Amino acid sequence: MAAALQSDRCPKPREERTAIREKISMLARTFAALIVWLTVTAAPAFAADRAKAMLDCKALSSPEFAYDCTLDIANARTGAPLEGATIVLGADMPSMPMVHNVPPFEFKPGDKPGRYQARIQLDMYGPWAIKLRITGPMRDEVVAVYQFGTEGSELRKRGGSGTRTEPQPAAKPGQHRH
Ligand SMILES: [Cu+2]
Repeated sequence: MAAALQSDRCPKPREERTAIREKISMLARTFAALIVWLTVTAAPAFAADRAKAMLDCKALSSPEFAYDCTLDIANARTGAPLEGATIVLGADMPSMPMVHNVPPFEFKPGDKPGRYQARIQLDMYGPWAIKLRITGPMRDEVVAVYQFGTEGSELRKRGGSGTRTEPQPAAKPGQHRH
């Protein structure tokens, strides 16, 4: 009895260290399992239902700052063209928030699956942040900065998650009308 009490109060140091090591090891395994579980659980949610958009706008000879835009949209994960979507384009200048008031433009279905067409009217040349709001078979919002000039549009910087960011050259000065 006395021996047992003594043993409880003063465990052998080696046994104590072993017990602590086992506890730490168990915690580490639990933590590793949790990380694996989080990764497996979270991955499909991030990968699913993102849109990949390719916008190409050609300047009209008149009126000034008007463009015919072709948009190709696909499921970013599967690469399948996105058909039957409603797509609204919004345009704003990142360098001049609130200065421009360009109305939203809705795309019409184009000449092949996943392709859409819209005529847009801006009010100056320069870098425009183009926001594409996609609804229908997929819901997503894609934002990218394009340089709009006398010929057409040129991608400057992609926004959103999972897309690479391209180096952004200095913006050419636009011609203001305001
Ligand atoms: Cu401006």
